[in-house]
Amino acid sequence: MLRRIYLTAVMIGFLVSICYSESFKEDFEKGSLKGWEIEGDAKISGEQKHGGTKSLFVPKGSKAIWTVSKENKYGKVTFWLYDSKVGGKITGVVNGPRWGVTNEDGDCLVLGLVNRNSPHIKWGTYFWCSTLDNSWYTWRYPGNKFGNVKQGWHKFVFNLPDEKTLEVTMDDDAVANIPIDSAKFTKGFTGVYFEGGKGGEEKFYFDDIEIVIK
Ligand SMILES: [Ca+2]
Repeated sequence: MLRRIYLTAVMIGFLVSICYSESFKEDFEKGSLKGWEIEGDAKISGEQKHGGTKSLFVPKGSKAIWTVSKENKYGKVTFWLYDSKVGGKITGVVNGPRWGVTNEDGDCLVLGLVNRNSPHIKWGTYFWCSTLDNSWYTWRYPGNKFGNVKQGWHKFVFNLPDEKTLEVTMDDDAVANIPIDSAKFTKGFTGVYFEGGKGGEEKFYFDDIEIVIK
């Protein structure tokens, strides 16, 4: 009897969790950026595509933000990014393109390119960074496998199921060295954040975004 009550409770919990999750998808095939906040020259392009015939091109000096909830939510964000790996010469400290999630406060948790003008860090190495109170809070090198990333499409997953869990993967490999107590991105998220950055000639495209919120 107790077992039956337990199983029924588990089933109800499972159904409630299904009913209260909401999914949003964007493949850019409609050719419209309705619902997106765009700065600069970010636009739909046929130059690259992960699926279909179009993707979102986010060039240098531009931003594209897709907010699916006014309030912070927990859940999972998946998207594909194309990195052209064709770069110009960069000197000095430059913030390159960044991509990830943003929240109600306008803070972000992103991966991206940075150039510290160091002989030990090549342009093309992905770092992660986060903001707190709208200023860049912390950033770190997540490990060798994110250095010198290959040209082409890469899959990113930002999984934030609750205030205690932060899991980020690239091409299904965990991004290491991203402890939640360092990133402090614990409030949930409102949508995706793509920024073209200020330097470099690499081209970045985004496609097949799926956001699931609880
Ligand atoms: Ca597409």
